[in-house]
Amino acid sequence: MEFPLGQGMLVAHTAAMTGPRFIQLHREDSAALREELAQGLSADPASVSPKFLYDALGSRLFDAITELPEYYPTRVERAIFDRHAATMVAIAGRGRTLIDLGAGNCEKAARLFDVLAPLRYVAVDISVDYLRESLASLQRQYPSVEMVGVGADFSTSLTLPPEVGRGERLVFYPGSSIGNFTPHEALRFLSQVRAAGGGGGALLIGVDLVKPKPMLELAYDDPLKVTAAFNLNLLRRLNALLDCDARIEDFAHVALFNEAESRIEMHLQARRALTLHWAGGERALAAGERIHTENSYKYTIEGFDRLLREAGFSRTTHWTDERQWFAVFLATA
Ligand code: AVI
Repeated sequence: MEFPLGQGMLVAHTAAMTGPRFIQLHREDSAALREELAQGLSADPASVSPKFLYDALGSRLFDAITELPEYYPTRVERAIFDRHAATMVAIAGRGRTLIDLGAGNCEKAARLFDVLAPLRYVAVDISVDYLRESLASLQRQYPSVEMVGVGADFSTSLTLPPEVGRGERLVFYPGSSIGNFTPHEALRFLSQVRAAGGGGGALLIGVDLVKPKPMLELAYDDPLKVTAAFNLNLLRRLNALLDCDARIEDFAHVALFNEAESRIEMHLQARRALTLHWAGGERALAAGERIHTENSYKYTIEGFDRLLREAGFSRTTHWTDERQWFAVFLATA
């Protein structure tokens, strides 16, 4: 623990009086975003980063996906936490600084508060605006926990402000979002998390596991077509950011499991030959040609354990559900 008892109590008292603090580190650079989109569309094969899936509507559609019966990761991960949180905390230790990466509505971390008893809670998301309401309400529920909201893009580099403090850190990265990085990017990211945690640092992370192709493909192409809407919404984003002329009805949502790469791929497939135009560029697509929009890597227990060790974590423990659909790993330096 960072503080001797007396100072710790002082911090707790101050937190209750001041409420959460907010620090915005990331500044959106729209020229850079436009350049990134234009480059991806002009590449062969065409691609657009999955980060463009998450505008206000896209984030709502993703929330809806997590409620679909076919999309098992959210439900199964929650069951693993409900069943094993006490054991996880017995290993990780109470009273840490909890750093929640991609916190959003802070709901997943909040479920662990009673058992984890964090001294400080640092919620990180691309914009502090996503965090304001949820952190304020969490602060009312847990007045003695110091709370900090950080607006940062940790997907390219994990830089934390000094307000995170020097207490022992537990980084929380649920939801299998690690699967949206390539294994190479995942290794770089996990190494940064390992470095940011310092000597006593720990990581609690959710990982989706390899399973039969039909089940995976159904989870990413649900009959209600919510995932299709989530993917197609990217075209609206493209039109808004790049002043592009994509028509939603010209594209179909495709989700397939690439067994060789162990990943679900999402694509937008042209229903007919067409040309996309935007200010300063264009891209012709043949009928059936695709724009690659997302990868979601599926790991084996052994494969993910190896990745954690390569990233510098020397001790790892994991918990799964009975059917081994999903795993939660706890890794310490
Ligand atoms: C956010 N991420 C972990 C989701 C996933 O499963 O890869 C995004 C998603 N894409 C389609 N459905 C859900």
